[in-house]
Amino acid sequence: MKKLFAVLLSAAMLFSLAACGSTSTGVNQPESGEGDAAGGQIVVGFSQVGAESDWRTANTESMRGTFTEANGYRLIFDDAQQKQENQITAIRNFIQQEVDYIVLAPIGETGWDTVLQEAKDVGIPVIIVDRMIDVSDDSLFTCWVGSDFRKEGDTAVEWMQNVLADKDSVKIVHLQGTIGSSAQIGRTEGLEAGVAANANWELVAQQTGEFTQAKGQEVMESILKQQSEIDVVYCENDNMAFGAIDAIEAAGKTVGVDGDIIVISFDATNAGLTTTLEGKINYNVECNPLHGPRVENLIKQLEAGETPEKLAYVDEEAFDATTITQEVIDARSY
Ligand code: GYE
Repeated sequence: MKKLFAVLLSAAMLFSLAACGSTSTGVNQPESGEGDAAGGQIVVGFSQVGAESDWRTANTESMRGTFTEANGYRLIFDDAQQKQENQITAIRNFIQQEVDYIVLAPIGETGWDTVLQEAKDVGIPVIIVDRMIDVSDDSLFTCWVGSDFRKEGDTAVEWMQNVLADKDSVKIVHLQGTIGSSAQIGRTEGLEAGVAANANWELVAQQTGEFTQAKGQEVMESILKQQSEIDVVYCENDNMAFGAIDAIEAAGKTVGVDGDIIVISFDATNAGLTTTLEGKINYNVECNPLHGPRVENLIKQLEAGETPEKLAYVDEEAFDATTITQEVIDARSY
């Protein structure tokens, strides 16, 4: 009994020493210059998904180019390298650094409730950008700006319906983006609704290529070994389309306007549209990554005490290889 008491006592002493230590050394305290008092600057913590695609690179550049010191901001940028746990850690760091705004480009839709509640508890507004989140309580984020991914999918399907109307059978390979991301969910729902509505359409393969060129190529290579008849490859972004095209050509088949396999893509980045102009991507649905100024506009509204729209959808177009021009490509910065 005595022994147990002694053990408990020393454990308690150790604990209080440790507690003392962490407060006095200031571990995890905001560094001076960070937080609200950063010389009148607005401090923005931005948790980015990663660097998987040209779209993502353009999005990062747009954010970095907007939240500059010259514009009155201090941007704390964190690249989560495709891991939600890294995004959660980044958000907790932003909270500790007492940033003025947290901007989150979420990898997937679910799993945000706890960490966003932590941000809400300390009163930091959270702006969601690009992909959407699925939370039980909408007050866990202030507002969102991004694309209507389901509409993008429906746009591609509409084009396919027009072009493939007279075919008896249409065999479709589907390369999906990061599973559980809004971009994947919406574009996949669009295609699956199209397959359900068109009796002549058949999904012969459906696999994720993680939105990267390398994975898109690898997945397409293996599908080509199993499927000899493919009419369409529906790629959920440009980078996977580039990979798929390489795989198809390496297998001795042709793509695009005069080719064996129709290629559908999303994003319509500069490189994607160049491949569309070459006639290798038949139809490319735009997804606009230039969210920096849009997020800044939301922050300005909040700074002015206004309440921005909860959800803001960006207007987007789509480009057909038979009508696109070089001028269209030259006019875009991403
Ligand atoms: O289409 C893809 C990127 O979430 C809209 O993510 C974004 C998507 C985009 O990796 O290229």
